[in-house]
Amino acid sequence: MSMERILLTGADGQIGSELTARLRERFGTDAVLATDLREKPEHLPEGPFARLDVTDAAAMQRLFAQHRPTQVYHLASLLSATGERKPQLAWDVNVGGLLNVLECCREHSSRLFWPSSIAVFGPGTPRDHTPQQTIIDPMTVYGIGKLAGERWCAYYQTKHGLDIRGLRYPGLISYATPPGGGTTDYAVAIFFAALREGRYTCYLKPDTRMPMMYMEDAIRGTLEVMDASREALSTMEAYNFGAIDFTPAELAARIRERLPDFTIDYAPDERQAIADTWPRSIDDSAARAEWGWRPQYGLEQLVDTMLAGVKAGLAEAEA
Ligand code: NAD
Ligand code: AKB
Repeated sequence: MSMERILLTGADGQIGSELTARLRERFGTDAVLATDLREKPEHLPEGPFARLDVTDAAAMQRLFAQHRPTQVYHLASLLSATGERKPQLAWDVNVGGLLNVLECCREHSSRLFWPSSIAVFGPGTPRDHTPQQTIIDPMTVYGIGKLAGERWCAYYQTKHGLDIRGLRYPGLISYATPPGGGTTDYAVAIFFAALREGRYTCYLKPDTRMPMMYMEDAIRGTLEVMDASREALSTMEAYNFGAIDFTPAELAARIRERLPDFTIDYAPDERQAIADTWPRSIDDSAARAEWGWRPQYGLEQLVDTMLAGVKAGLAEAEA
């Protein structure tokens, strides 16, 4: 019988809602406390829930004292596009919130999972097969926060011996819970638009290549890096974490193979400038070598799975 007790922040979001369900299957419903800024969760499965604003250090300390988590998944964040609209709030939540979590994890010796992002990279970074260690010069508030966060996590590992694991997630694609205001969100919205309206206007140019991953792979990788033996992990910053990469035009072509009437047009907005500073593809050889990372979903399987999942969800909503 596992004695793990888990706490998630930002659990009602795109990743947290699916990760909470998976952790409860594994460790038991009562062992997993989901928290979020929202008073009432909109996407979470039934189970223990508490409202927690991660910028409120005292409230966080109280919850840690009650639940005494052995593992923490800190997901609360504003994403890249929202962060550019609300820079001060993004810094307070993304960096201030992480510092509160790091202090609580130090006090309770909790193992911490904290996601970084491909947004940590910037215009000086090589954009193809971006290496694990390279020039890192993010231009968004969100990316600057991910860089600061990676350094704070490295600091707590070396200074306080904390056990922290991190992944630089690419754009994550899923149908259960909508994405929360990022630059990669088009790769989810396109499936809903294709099935509802048969057409989609993309806010990025057709040839904007970005690294992406199906949610199932992301959740499995997250659990695998948390399960890995600490001795095997020698990379101090978050791991490059790769699966597939494609452009809006390539994704649209795959959808059109399955829905021949689907059309797409393009009206690039401010998110184009963000995407233009991010990697086109990722070298994740450190993750592969150190803890055995292997993605399973290719583009064809992702498109089939998304269309089936979105279609079933729309039919259920209509019934
Ligand atoms: P999301 O926007 O879907 O969910 C974030 C959650 O945080 C929301 O439920 C929101 O209510 C909550 N939140 C916002 N402010 C809060 C606060 N002050 N206190 C507590 N909760 C608060 O985000 P997500 O996609 O699930 O992302 C989770 C993590 O993964 C973030 O760190 C994000 O940077 C990272 N990430 C996500 C992606 C992706 O494509 N989804 C890619 C790279 C990295
Ligand atoms: C975003 O687009 O902001 C996120 C990310 C890649 O970090 N999906």
